[in-house]
Amino acid sequence: MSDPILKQIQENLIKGKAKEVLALCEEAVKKNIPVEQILNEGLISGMAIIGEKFKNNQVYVPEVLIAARAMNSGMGFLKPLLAKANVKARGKVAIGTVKGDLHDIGKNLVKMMLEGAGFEIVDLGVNVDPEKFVAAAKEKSCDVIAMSALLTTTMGSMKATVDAVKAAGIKTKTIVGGAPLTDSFAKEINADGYAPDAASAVDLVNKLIGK
Ligand code: B1M
Repeated sequence: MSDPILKQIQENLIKGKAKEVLALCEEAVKKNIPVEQILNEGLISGMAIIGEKFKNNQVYVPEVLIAARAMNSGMGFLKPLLAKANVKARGKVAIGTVKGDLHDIGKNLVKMMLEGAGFEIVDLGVNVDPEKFVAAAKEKSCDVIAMSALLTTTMGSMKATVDAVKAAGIKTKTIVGGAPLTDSFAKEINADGYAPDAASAVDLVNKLIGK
């Protein structure tokens, strides 16, 4: 890490200090550090550490949400600058909780982690039917469809979505997650992958799109 300010951004993000992260990002830009470097070595690397800690039960949902808020405060400032510098997202993911299911806390965590890892997110919300997933993937050229389910009764909609993606002949990968899900269920419905938690979802998406 070249400039100590990037380490400070990372550390403040991990502690969830939103105001400090914003101020440090502003200062880093004034110091002419390239915006892509601030994003990758400050914000994204901080979220990656939070993700690892979350996976290892060293931090819990509230800490992740607070870190994500700090990430967003820095991102809000960097976004227009990134667009100007023509920095592309690492890939695009359409995410939603499947049809009949209104649980969105886990889905939102996965979304925040993916954003934190530099992906562009198309958030379709909750109660998303298979056609809506497919339409979004087609219209927005998404690399991955990420589905969340918390009810055993709504898991079937995941299979319907995987089938609809295959029937549409698009190359978008499908991943699934949520408390009642298992890797063997994902295999059974021919999804491209299963992630047990939000940080693992980032690893999975990176793997699927070859990053
Ligand atoms: Co509901 N609910 N709920 N609920 N609810 C559960 C899920 C339940 C297990 C409670 C229970 O009975 N013990 C049960 C489901 C039983 C089952 O089917 N196996 C249940 C039920 C039955 C219901 C209702 C039917 C109750 C009723 O009305 N009779 C109803 C259904 C409404 C509907 O969806 N149609 C209902 C309603 C609700 C509330 C609205 C009150 C509220 C949701 C609020 C909201 O989401 N905005 C709610 C809540 C909060 C829960 C519990 C208590 C907590 C869920 C949660 O947010 N966990 C839950 C019981 C429990 O889990 N203790 C329960 C925290 C969250 C961070 O975890 O979502 O698992 P989770 O996400 C994890 C991983 O699973 C993973 O990453 C996250 C963390 O890293 N993950 C993914 C999730 N999605 C992923 C996607 C990925 C990868 C990883 O890739 C795409």
